[in-house]
Amino acid sequence: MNLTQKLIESHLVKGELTAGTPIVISIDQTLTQDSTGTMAYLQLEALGADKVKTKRSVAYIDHNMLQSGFENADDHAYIQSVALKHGVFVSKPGNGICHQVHLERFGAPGQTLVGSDSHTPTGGGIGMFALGAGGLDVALAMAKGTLNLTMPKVVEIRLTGKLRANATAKDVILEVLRRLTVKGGVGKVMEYTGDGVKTLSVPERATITNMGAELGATTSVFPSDERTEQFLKAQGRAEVFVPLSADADAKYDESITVDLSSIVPLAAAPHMPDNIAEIKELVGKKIDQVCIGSCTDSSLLTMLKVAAALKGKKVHPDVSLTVSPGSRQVLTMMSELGALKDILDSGARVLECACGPCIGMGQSPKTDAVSLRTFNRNFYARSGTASANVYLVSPLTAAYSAVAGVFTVPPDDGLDGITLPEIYDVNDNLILDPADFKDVTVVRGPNIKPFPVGEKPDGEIRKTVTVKTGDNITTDDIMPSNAKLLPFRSNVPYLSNFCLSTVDAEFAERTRRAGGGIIIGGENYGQGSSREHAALAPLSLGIRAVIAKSFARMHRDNLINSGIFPFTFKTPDGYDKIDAGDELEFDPIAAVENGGCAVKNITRGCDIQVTLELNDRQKKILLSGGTINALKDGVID
Ligand code: MIC
Ligand code: SF4
Repeated sequence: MNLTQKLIESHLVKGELTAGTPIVISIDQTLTQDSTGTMAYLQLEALGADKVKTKRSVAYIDHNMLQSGFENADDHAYIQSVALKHGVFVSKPGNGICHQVHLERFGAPGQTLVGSDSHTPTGGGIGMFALGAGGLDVALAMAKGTLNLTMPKVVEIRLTGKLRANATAKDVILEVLRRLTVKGGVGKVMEYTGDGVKTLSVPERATITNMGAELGATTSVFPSDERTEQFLKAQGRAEVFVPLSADADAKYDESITVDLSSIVPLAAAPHMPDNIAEIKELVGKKIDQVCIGSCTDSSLLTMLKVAAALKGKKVHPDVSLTVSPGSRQVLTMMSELGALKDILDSGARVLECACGPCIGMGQSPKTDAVSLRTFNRNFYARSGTASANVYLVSPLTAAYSAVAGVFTVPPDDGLDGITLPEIYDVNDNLILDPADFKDVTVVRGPNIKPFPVGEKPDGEIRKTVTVKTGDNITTDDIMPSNAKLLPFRSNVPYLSNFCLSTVDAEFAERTRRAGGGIIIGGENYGQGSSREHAALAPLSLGIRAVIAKSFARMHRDNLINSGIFPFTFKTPDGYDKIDAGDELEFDPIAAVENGGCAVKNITRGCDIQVTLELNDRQKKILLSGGTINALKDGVID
C-alpha cells in the first residue's frame, strides 16, 4: 500500500479504498481559526454537541487580529468561551498561525486532522492525513469524531537529488504547480517519496504540503522518518513519533519525478499561483513591497535564511519589507539566535505572529505596486489593493530582492551551514487547556448573527442567472476577505453585500432584487480557501444553484451543506447556451434522483443537460435543503 492508503485504512469507518467512492474516516484532531471558527462553533452549538469527540481539538486566533472596532474582539471572546466549554484547546492571539503552531505543538504522525482552513495539509509534513473543510464539516468532526469524504486518487511525487543553495521548498512547490496547475490536484492526494525526501527538513516538507492546497489537492503527505523524529524531539514531543512510509511495491494512480537539484528560483506571477515564471526572467524589475511570512513560509528555518541573507545589509529605500514570524516560538528563537537583530538592523518591519498581509489584514500595497510575498496565494485583489501585482516567491528571493530593490536571483553559494536547533524554546502559556476551565459561559457580542439555513426544495425552481463568470473563480472572488470585511465573518447578511464583487459589483443587489438567482461558473469554480461564507453569502442572497464546468472540492461540499445545487455542464457547449439575465428552470428532486437533469433556458428556448454526481448522503442533504436541515430531519447522522 502507499502511505495515503495506510493512513486512510487505519481510520476507515465506512467504505473501501476505491478512488471516487464515498468513505467515512475517524478524526483524531481538529483545528479552527478565527475567521472560519465563529461559524464552525455556531454550527457546533446548533448541532447540540456537548464535549468534542476528538483526541485533540484546537481553536486558533490568528487571522482577524486588527482590533479597529469591537467586532474582532467580540469574535475572539466568543471563540475562546465556546471552545473551552466544549473541551477545545485555545491558542490565543499572539501565539501564531494555526498551521505553524499545530505542527510545533500538537501534530502527530499517523493521525487524522481536519481543519476549517484550506492549508490544514501543512500537517502532512509530519505524516498526518490532514485536510481542510468547511466549518460545518469541522463542527461535525468535533461532534462525532468522523468525516465524510470521497476516496481520493493518489499521485506519487518522487523526489530525487538535493536542492541547490539558492532554491528552497517554496521553489519546489512552485515547480509542481507549474507542471500540474491550480486544478491538477482535484480529487487527489500528493504523496512525496524517493531519496530526495530525506534531504528536506520538516519545515521544508510543511511548506510543500501547505501549498499543495493551491493544486486543489485533497491533501499532501510526506513519510514520517528520522527527520520527523528529530523535529518532534526538538519540540519535546518525541513520544508522538511513529515511523511511516509507503510499502516498497506501493502502487499509485499517477507518478511524476521532481529532481530537486534542477529546481531554480521561481515566482508565481499575478494573479494565480500556477502562473509560474523564472526569477531570472524578471531580474531587474522594480519592486515596492516584500512580505515574508504566512503559514507556508514562516518557520524558524525560513527566518534563519532570511536573516542570513539580510545580515549587514540595508533594505532598499523604495521597498517596504515586512516579516511576520509564524509563531511566538519562531520569534523567540529568532531573538535567542540573533536572527531578529539581523532582520531589524536591515530595516525590516517586524509584524506580529499572525496571517497579517496574507489575508489583507493590513499592509495593502500602494496603487499599482509590485509586491513580492513568500505566501501561497496571489489571487486578484486579495492583498487589499486591486491594482497591485503580487508575485509569490521564496524567502531567499524575497530577502535578496528587498535589498536590491529589484527582482534578484539569490546567489548559488553561501548561506550553507544553517542548522536548526536541537531543542526549541517551548512556552505554551498562550494555550488554554479546557480541563482548567469549569462552568464556562459563552460570551456573545452583538457582532454574532445567526447563520442562514437552506430551503427544502419543493417543485420546480425558476430563477434568473444573475452572474456568469470565467474559469478559476476563487473563494476570494466569491466572498472577498480583507481588513474591512473580515470583522463581519459572523454576520453573513452584511457580508453578502460584497459577494462576487471582484467579478461584478452589482451582483448582490441584482440577485436580491430578483428574489434569488443562479450562478454560472467556468472550470474549477470556488478554488482556494475552505471558507463556507462563499456558500453562505450566496445562500443568504437566495442563490439556489451554481452551474459550472467543474468545481473545487471544498467549495462544492460547502454548497451542498448549504442546500445549493452544484451542477456541472454535461457537454462543454452548455456553458455557451446560457447568458447572464437568462431565466432558467429545473426540477431539483428529479435532478437529485437521476444524477442530473435538463435545465430549461426559458429566455433562449433551449435545454441544457447538467449532471449532479452525489453519494447517498449528499442526496439526502440536498433534498432536505442542507446539512443542518437533514440532521434535524434525522435523515443523515
Ligand atoms: C485563506 O488563506 O484564504 C484563509 C483566510 O486562511 C482561508 C480561510 C478563511 O477564509 O477564513 C482558507 O485558506 O481556508
Ligand atoms: Fe493565514 Fe494566509 Fe495561511 Fe490563510 S494562507 S491560514 S490567511 S497565513
